[in-house]
Amino acid sequence: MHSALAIGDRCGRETEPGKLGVCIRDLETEEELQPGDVVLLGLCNEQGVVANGGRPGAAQGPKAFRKAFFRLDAACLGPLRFWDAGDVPADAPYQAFLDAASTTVSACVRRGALPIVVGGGHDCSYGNYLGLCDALGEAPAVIAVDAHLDMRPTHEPSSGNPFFRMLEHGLPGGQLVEVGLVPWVNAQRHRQYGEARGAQLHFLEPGLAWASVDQVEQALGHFQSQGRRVLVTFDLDAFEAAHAPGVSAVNPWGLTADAGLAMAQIFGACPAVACLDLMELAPPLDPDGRTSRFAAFLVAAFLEARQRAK
Ligand SMILES: [Mn+2]
Repeated sequence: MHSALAIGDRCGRETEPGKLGVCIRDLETEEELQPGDVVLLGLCNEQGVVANGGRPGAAQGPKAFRKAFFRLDAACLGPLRFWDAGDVPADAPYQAFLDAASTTVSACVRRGALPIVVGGGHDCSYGNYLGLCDALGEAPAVIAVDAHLDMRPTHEPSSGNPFFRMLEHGLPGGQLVEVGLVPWVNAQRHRQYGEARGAQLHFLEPGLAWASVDQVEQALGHFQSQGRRVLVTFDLDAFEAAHAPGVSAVNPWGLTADAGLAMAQIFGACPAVACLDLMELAPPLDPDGRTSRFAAFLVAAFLEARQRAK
């Protein structure tokens, strides 16, 4: 196994007592990890967003996430040990993002630690998936919270392809659940592809947005009862612009912050969850920092539920 987990940039820490930032440790090698630890990795990638015709900005997501997250009160962490593995910088070659995601996720999971990956284009979630395949010796289940199917049929960098790549790699369709899908922004041919593969695709309906929380809970319970570990991937564009404007594909109608936090608690309390990612955070499109703060709240809610469940 590699011990090359110290990736690069880590932004400045808070020094104010009681803030999360003072509780974070820099991760140098995977030998430092113990079961139950949590590891943050940033992927400063927007190549796939740009290639897909989206608005750039996601390369700055990890830095803005850290700033917002480290300002929060540390109580949500409880006894959990939280490590920072740093960022893969924006000028890295495309494959370096997938490789770093895969290597870090695999190393963490092998040691019983939980990786939390912040991006960056959603295409990089494919690297998290590969890391879980490596560590588990089989494909994980995947629960995606996203406005989009992301089943664009290409293996080139594209923020619209992570679930296509996972399915083509061998992820059984029955192990993929997508919630928060917006009907009018997805191509019928992508929907037909996903359905033909057997993926469970939950499209939003007006007035029934909270159903997504129940869908998440049912899917997670199902996978847990099968003994499967789960990759949870949030595309922040699943959330309404009122709560998450700082994304490439701004969403006027989607999940609320409240529903997202309820999902984060459900995921956090479930030991089957092996990896959490939060993707598509684009700070240049987020002038008042709302989306970064919301992403930080999602992780705080997740961690709080996790430490309470222990
Ligand atoms: Mn997506």
